[in-house]
Amino acid sequence: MSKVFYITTAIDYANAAPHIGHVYEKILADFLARWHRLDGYQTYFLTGTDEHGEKIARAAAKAGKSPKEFVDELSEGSFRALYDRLQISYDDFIRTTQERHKKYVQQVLQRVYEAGDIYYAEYEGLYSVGAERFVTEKELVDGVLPGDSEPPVLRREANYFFRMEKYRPWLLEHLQQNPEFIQPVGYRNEVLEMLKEPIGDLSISRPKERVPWGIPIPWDENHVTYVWFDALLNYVSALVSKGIFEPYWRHCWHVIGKDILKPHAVFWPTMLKAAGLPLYEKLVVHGHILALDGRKMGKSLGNAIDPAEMLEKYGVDALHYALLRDTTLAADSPFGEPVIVSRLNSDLANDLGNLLSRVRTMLLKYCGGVLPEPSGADSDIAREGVSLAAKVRPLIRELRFNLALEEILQYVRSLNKYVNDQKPWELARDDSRKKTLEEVLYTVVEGLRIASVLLEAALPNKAKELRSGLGLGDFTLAQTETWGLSPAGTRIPEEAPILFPKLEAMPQNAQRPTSSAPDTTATKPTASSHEPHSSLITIDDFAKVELRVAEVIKAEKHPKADKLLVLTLNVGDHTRQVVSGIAQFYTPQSLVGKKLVLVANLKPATLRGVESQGMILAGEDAQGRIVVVTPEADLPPGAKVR
Ligand code: ME8
Repeated sequence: MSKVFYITTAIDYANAAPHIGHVYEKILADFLARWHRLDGYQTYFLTGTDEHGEKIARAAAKAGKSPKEFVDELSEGSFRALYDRLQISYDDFIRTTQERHKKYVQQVLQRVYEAGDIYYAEYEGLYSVGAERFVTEKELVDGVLPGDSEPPVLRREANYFFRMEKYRPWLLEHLQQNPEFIQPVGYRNEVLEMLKEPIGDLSISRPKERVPWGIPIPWDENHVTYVWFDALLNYVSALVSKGIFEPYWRHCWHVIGKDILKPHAVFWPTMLKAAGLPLYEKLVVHGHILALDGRKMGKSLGNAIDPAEMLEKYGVDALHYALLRDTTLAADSPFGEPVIVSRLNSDLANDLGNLLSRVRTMLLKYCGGVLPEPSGADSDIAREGVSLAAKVRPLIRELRFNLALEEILQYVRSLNKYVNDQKPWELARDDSRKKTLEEVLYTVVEGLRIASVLLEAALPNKAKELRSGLGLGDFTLAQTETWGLSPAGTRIPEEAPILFPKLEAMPQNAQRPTSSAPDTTATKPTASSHEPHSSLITIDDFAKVELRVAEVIKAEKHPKADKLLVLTLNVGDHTRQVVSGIAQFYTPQSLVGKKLVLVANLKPATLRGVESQGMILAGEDAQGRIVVVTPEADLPPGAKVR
């Protein structure tokens, strides 16, 4: 068997209903699973729920339920039920309270203990219940671990520890030798930073009297295992329980959010090494979904969107598509209902659905509903069609799903243009041009076939439905690389439902974060650089933006945020201070003396306590690095950019 692919998601804490962030991650993994299946990989997809630990025991007590009763309801009734409705194409759904998992965790614990890598010690430190781990002072911002709602508490406890520090040099070397082990590159850099200093040993147990809700340590009944040693092993226990560790494990890609980077990039590889297991192949890290105002989404903030409600209103395909098309893994992505509506109307209804109904109408009217014989003439559309997969594949390999989908939609737009240019309705008026008419209609059908197959991982139902509307069945990815596979003579159905009914647009101003977020150089989704044509602006709109050349005269780290730099800029007649989210990609020293492009008339905003008076322009390169825009030749500070 040559092509094997194993994909997993984080297992969600079964302590509250699933939110849009959970759904986003499952859709990312589902996309990769479907893509690989189409590409002929033997694919296995695992998801599930994380059900032990203090956080869950507390939530159960609050709900007046036993932990078991509580997690059963959430795991089956909320998470799994929602993922089924979303058509997440998982092969196995693991729950950490299942016997198959508990048994395996105990086996691994015993093995690592016997090898001498687990010891008992007393420890005092700051403990985050939110992240279920001890944290260091360095990780805290304003006394709180980013993402937590409460500050960590000082705890002194006797626990079992895993000798993690011992494996640091080995892990560092592995990362250095395997640049694609953690992607996108910004997250890899974060881990390289973490590994420069001692990482310490990992507390892996809790006293049973305090947290009984866990897996008993096999050699000490007074302790249960600590949440990460339990949770991370799900990725292997699921395979072992089905007897399929081989062939899948070595081909494993984990999809996780940025907040659990350290457990997956540091704890997990060292645990695997100590347990004598091979490493996973790749860690795919995504940023978080934010509200449209650029803030964290939260029920208490009143800006959260309910994934179940979005699914009900817009359907599986629109939700999958918008979450893939309007986000970027390398950064956090603002997202909301107007984004779904706008994507549905532009890409899906206008560009794709409309083309299908146009070509169907013409086939029924001019060709008796039968796909005509092509003449075999060469065309640009055919050449572009068969080479589309070669453009899309590397983008998917680089995890740039938004750009991959845009590439396919560009092709769909060129098909629409082709119809407009060829004017089949005029050709139909002239009998002598019947062959040309047939060639044009065949070309559009073939183009749509190719586009629909390449879109199938993002449109699980509608891509097939599109082909059904043309009387066509399923194809593999490889079959998009050959022109002419739609069989001439195929009869198309007389009736077909509208693929994507158009919806009333929602207010455009609710679509994107407001301009008062000048730090978003690195956090705005790249998707916004490919707005659908419905949102074209006029030259007057553009003239409102004042762009100027600015020279960096000083740069330093933001005192409170790792990802931000504070730049002092010479803008010709004055200096400015701008906060920019590029710290993962530039050291402060490397920026001094550089000339950048500044959005000079942006409303000032305060970012983590530091005022930012504008925003600098930057883009994302093929490796996901944020790159600042600089003038091609020397322009003086303050020069206007038009
Ligand atoms: O961390 N946007 O569970 P979890 C995008 N049980 N993704 C988000 C998000 C957001 N706003 N908020 C959370 C856990 N996530 C552990 C994992 S794995 C062995 C154990 C992501 O329910 C988050 O980054 O808190 C994580 O990948 C997943 O949702 C589950 O988060």
